[in-house]
Amino acid sequence: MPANLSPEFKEAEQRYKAATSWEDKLRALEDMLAGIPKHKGTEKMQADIKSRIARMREEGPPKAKSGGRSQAITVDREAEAMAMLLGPPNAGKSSLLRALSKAQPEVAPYPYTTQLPCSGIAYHEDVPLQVVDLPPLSAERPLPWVIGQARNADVLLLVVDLAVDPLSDLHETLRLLEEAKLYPRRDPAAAEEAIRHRAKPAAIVAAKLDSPGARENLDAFRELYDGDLPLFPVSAQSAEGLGEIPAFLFRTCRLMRVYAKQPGKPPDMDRPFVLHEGDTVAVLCEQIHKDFAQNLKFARIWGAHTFDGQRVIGDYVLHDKDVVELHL
Ligand SMILES: Nc1nc2c(ncn2[C@@H]2O[C@H](COP(=O)(O)OP(=O)(O)OP(=O)(O)O)[C@@H](O)[C@H]2O)c(=O)[nH]1
Ligand SMILES: [Mg+2]
Repeated sequence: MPANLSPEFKEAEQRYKAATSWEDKLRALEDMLAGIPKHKGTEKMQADIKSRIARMREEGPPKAKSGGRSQAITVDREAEAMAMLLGPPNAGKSSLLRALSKAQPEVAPYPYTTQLPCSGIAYHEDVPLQVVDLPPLSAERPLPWVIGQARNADVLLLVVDLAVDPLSDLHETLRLLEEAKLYPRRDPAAAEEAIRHRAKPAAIVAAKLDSPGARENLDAFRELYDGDLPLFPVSAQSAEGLGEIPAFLFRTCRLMRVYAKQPGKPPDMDRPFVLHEGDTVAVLCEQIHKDFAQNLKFARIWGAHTFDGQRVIGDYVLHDKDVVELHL
């Protein structure tokens, strides 16, 4: 073994030897490759690690043994709106989640980096929205649980790669989703009756807008795409277009926010309560505390649709940015 191997390499090699899962082994090999000093003396080792990585990627993670139970991977809901990023390998999904939130999913310049879901919180103004990064959709390496989780999403964000061939990306993603009977639609209520219950609000997120040739590819995409899904060209790198995505999620999920206020005190503007269009004062009460709904005598509202301090009861339908003073 060549001398002068870096501490990073040695640490990764220890992890490789100790790893029991496919993911940990692969990750350790990648770290070994990143940490190995690049010179003539290590060329053979580099080639060996590369071929081990290639073999592992080719084989994919071990399937659950027949009769055994496959590991259940689930995404927990963390906000009133939950959007999921779906698309082919290397399209830029994890980079988008990094750019939209504080989450730090791994990003790498090769396919099949993401193995497990990762959630982050993006904001439309002061409204938190959950965005979930998932492993790629691919015919070569299908992971049925990914589409299973996508069924729980409120909105599907179909990510295509403007640096390569966005139209093929979209067609393949739509094919895989529709094969699994999940139907991305601009307006699910307008879908044919037979599939309406399996239709989901969706948009196309065209990623890597900053990359060479991306704008020409975007023009060609616009020309050739014959569907009606909303399209958001964005760059995770330059942040161009990113703000449109939380705004779209807020609208599509028909959210609104209201601020609660105690009598005689100023409203708490730091923490909005996130509700859905059509929700009433009673729904707000339930969100604050289950006893509040029963004990509510009346509320006073400050907002664009009332005169200041207007007195209402539990069935009053709230509006975005209303300030609500509850009297129990
Ligand atoms: N120029 C440019 N490159 C990007 C952008 N977003 C992602 N990339 C690059 O594209 C490659 C793949 O990015 P990821 O975010 O890991 O892609 P992914 O879709 O999560 O990939 P998988 O997890 O394998 O499905 C990385 O090399 C990123 O640096 C972008 O906005 N601009
Ligand atoms: Mg990823």
